[in-house]
Parts: sequence; C-alpha cells; structure tokens
Amino acid sequence: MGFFDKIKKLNIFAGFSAIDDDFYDELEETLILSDMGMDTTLKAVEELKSRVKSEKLKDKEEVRNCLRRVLQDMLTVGDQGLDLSTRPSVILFIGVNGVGKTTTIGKLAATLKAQGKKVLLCAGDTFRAAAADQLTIWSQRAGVEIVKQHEGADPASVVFDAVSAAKARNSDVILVDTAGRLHNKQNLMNELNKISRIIDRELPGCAKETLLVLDATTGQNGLIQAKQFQEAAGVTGIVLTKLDGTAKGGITVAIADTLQIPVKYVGLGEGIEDLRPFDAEGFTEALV
Ligand SMILES: Nc1nc2c(ncn2[C@@H]2O[C@H](COP(=O)(O)OP(=O)(O)OP(=O)(O)O)[C@@H](O)[C@H]2O)c(=O)[nH]1
Ligand SMILES: [Mg+2]
Repeated sequence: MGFFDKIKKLNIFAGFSAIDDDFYDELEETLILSDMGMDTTLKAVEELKSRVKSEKLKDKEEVRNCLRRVLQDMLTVGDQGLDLSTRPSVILFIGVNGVGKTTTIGKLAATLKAQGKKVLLCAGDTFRAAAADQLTIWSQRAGVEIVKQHEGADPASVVFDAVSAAKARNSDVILVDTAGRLHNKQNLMNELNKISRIIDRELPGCAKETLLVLDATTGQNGLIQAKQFQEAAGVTGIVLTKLDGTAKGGITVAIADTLQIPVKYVGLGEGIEDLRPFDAEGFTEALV
C-alpha cells in the first residue's frame, strides 16, 4: 500500500509482551494521538478487549490482526462506491472553504473520463470569480466540458443550465462545485438546499450523491463541520483530502464511525492522479 506510507504504524505492539491493562492504556493513548478522538478510541478498545476475550487471543500478532479487523469494521459503513446508475447522474461537492472541493472535482473528472464516462462540470461556486476560472482549468486538464455563469449568479441557475446541457449532450455524470464560504452559514445551507431542489425537480429519480469534502489535516474540527453539513444536506459520502499532509490517519476512523457515512475517496496530493477510492483494508493494514 504505497499510498498510505505516511500513515503512522502503531508501534505499541513492539514494547509489550503481555496483553494487559498497560497495553490497553498505551493503545488508547496511541489511538487518540493518531487523531481518532476519544469516543471512537474508547469504542475501538472496548471492542478489541471483548474480541480478544471471546476469541481467546494471546499472541501479539493475533491481537494486531484483531485490531485491524475492529478498525476495518468501524470504517465499513455503507456503500463505498458511487451511485452512477442514471444518465445523467449528479454528484454535489460540499464543504467549507479550502478543503479541496474544486481540486477533487478535477481529479474525479479525470478518473471518470478514463472509465469512459462523459463528464460535465458545473461551476456552482459563483461566490468568487476565481472559482469558475479554477474549475475551468481543471476541465481543461481533465478534458471534460464545463457549464458556468458570471460571478454572483444564482448557483441554482447554473445547476439548471448544467442539467439542460447534460440532457442535450447525453452526459453520464454532472459534477457540481459549490461555494465553501458565504456571508453566513445559514445562507450557505439555504443555497445547498436550493441546488438540491433544482436537481430533484429537473432530474426526478436521478442517482444523486452528495460528497462532503473534509481536510484530514484539520483533525477533529472536520467532525464538527461534518455534523453541520450532514444536518443540512443529507451527505452520502466523504472525501478525505490532504492525507498526504498528515501522519495521523485515525481521523478517518473517527469520521466514518461517528457520522456513519462511508469514506468514498481520499486525496493524496494536488495532482490530477492523486485521488484514490478508499480501501479500508489497505488503510488499516498501513495504520496498524
Ligand atoms: N496536499 C494536498 N493538497 C490538496 C489536496 N486536495 C486539495 N489540495 C490543495 O488545497 C488547496 C485548496 O483546494 P481547493 O480545491 O481550491 O479547495 P476548495 O474546497 O474548492 O476551496 P474553496 O473554493 O475556497 O471553497 C489547493 O491548494 C489544493 O491544491 C490533497 O489531497 N493533498
Ligand atoms: Mg473551490
């Protein structure tokens, strides 16, 4: 698993000969330091203790494998693939400013195009003029089409245009960029609702994903953001970006377990190839 080289392996197993209270205390500490958060850590350690007991595990390697399985189960919450079952289908990207929404759209556009999909980008972030420019550059890099309007336009109207264009051009999937910052949070949530309503009205029954983009380097803060977006927007999956910038992969487990939303993709750099479908098995292997 070359992608996760930076994710710190838990080396607590090295220093212990017995699986005793000291071991579990140290494990708790290590998991918390890996950004897994208190609640998720306690839950994981309780589950590990109970499996070690019921499966009568004594050997360090067995316990390590057991911890991997525990974390893997916590990471496996629902469907990790994208629902692209209708033409067009729609993927909405939401999240606070700077987390990597636009970059992720560019990367995913290239991935989907390579799979033979006809992709259309929708510049739904009209809050800043530079936002549509940035998405235009990504559309050129990925070799896909884009629908945009002028700065300050109603994002729902850009989405309406994109849906019409997708119907006319027989696009497979529309990737919608949104603003990460508005004058206040209520405006942002209202805007996301309006975009959603337009999609539901213009493409009733379409396959629709709402991907919440979170920056792994912001740690537990990401969880707070996620809860707010989840309440407002019915998130179907998480994209965790900038995992290349942290050795603390534990946040991934905290997010999946606390929110019960699958992590669908991870961002591992700024380049067009730096997006990977999330692989829970490879990830826990790298972590533990
Ligand atoms: N290292 C690293 N940098 C990333 C990754 N994803 C995005 N970035 C960088 O993060 C910065 C912000 O990315 P954007 O895609 O502009 O973020 P955004 O969410 O669209 O931001 P707003 O449009 O301001 O809301 C850029 O410099 C990206 O190159 C990643 O996986 N790893
Ligand atoms: Mg953006």
